[in-house]
Amino acid sequence: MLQKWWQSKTAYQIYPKSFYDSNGDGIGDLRGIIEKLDYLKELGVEIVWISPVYCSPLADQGYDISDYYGIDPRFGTMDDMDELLQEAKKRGLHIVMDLVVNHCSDEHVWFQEACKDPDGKFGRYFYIEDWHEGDPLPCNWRSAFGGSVWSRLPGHEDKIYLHIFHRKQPDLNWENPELRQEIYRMINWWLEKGVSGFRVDAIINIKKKLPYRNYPADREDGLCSIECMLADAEGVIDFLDEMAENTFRKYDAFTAGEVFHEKEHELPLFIGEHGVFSSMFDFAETTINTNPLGWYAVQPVTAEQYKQACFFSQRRVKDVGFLCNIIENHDEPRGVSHYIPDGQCTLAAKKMLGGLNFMLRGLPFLFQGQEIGMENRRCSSIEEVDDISARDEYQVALNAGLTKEEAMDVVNRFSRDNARSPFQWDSTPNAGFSSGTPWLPVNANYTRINLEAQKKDPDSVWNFYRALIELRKDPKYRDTIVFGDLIPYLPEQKNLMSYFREGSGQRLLVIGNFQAEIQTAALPAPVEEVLLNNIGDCEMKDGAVRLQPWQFLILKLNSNS
Ligand code: TEU
Ligand code: CA
Repeated sequence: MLQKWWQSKTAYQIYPKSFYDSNGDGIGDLRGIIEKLDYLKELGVEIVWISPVYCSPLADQGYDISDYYGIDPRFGTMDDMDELLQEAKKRGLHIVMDLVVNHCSDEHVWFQEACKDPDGKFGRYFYIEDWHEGDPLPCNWRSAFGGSVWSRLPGHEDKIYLHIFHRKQPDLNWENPELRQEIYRMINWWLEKGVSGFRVDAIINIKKKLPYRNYPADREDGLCSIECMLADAEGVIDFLDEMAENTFRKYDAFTAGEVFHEKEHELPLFIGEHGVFSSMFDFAETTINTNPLGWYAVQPVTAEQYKQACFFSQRRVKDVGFLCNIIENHDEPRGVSHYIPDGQCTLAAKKMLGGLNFMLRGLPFLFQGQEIGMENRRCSSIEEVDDISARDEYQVALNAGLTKEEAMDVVNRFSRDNARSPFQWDSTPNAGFSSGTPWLPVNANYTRINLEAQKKDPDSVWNFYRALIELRKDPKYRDTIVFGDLIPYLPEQKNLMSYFREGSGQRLLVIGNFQAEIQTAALPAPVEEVLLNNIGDCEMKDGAVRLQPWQFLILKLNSNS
């Protein structure tokens, strides 16, 4: 496989609203990111994806864009953006923007014009249909945040428009070549400015199955998950290939697709040698146990399930391309709270989870705060919850007969607010995030879990992540870790997750004891060196290693045996 400029790096996601507030208004901003670039450099990451900072009414926290060419004043100015790009470049950091083009905001001028003249040029930028009170809707698809995908077009009694997400996020009509050209122009404008690429939001949804039709209802609301339509729609790749040809490929840009529900035969078309994207996120782990009924019906993830999901993805892409590996992002609960059983979330367990994920073949993508082991933040009532998705799921849980307390437990397990609470910089008020009132409260555990304390502590989660990042860069191991094969080792041994990384004439063994009990694992070859160990002791004898609860090791094996 041809090697690409981005493959050997470590990537990092910033959720700007919660990263660092430079002016005390409680909202993280671009100047806040500029101030923290040295921190990112020190951590060792080299690709930085910034969640949306474009002009937006923030109905979905910036994933509803009202001007693709403007920075929302809450986040700063275009001058700040230009400075950020320059300062990042000086430090060898690549900035990756969020590309949200399945939909825009209902406050975007395109939609406002479409409302004025639904039959005109801008009407054709959206999916608008005639509809009269009492008529059936064109289809029974459910929007991502609850309710029908159809809402009344403002100003028109007899027209409706389609939105797969919130009603303030009207879907853009990709069947219209004029709209597509507008989008390519915008992408190139940003690439000309010096961004290194994009994370591509919700992209599978741009291809709709037309004409509209109903699918069997999967809940009492009579609606069906959008997955039914996606399974039926063909041709998304044609749009994406045209987009890549007109934009990304001309700039050798890095692109990471947020792709769910792709068809098996499309995988090489997405991320193969001539794929439409450089890479895409692996969601096999985050979607374990998902249930069409809603969050309330989701069972906790077991160690065996986690391991199998990772190995499944690795097997699937090994000859095809490179995945972006994550334990969390701004839509997910904190990985350490989600994958480690309640009450077991120790320092060692956090490091083990991070190490197992980081060493997978692919591009490791850290989400802000992951590097210090930030945890879910509990809310006691739904009024404290900002996330529109969590608010909907709360109602879904109540409708299913759960009590308010039970529904809040569900929300606390899955709310997107879990990942969106402010970064915990230090132990001063508001965790050093802001001198004002943070838009979302900080996690009360910040006095215990914060960056400043962890930098001083050689055993901290932070120093462990630093060591992982350094190892990935180390010329001695880089090629094996970045490009080597991944081969599961002892996959049948319960609560043991272990694999070889093999290539460039050497063999590493990555082992995690995914449980709170000791276990012993046979060693396949003599160990030359312990490259990383999250606990300290490492008891090896008679060709086996005795692993402490949550122990994680990277071993260099003797490659002649
Ligand atoms: O998420 C898209 C998306 O498909 C998710 O809602 C996904 O179904 C869910 O996370 C599965 O667990 C993206 C953004 O990441 C999200 O923040 C936005 O709300 C959404 O698009 C709309 O732009
Ligand atoms: Ca601010």
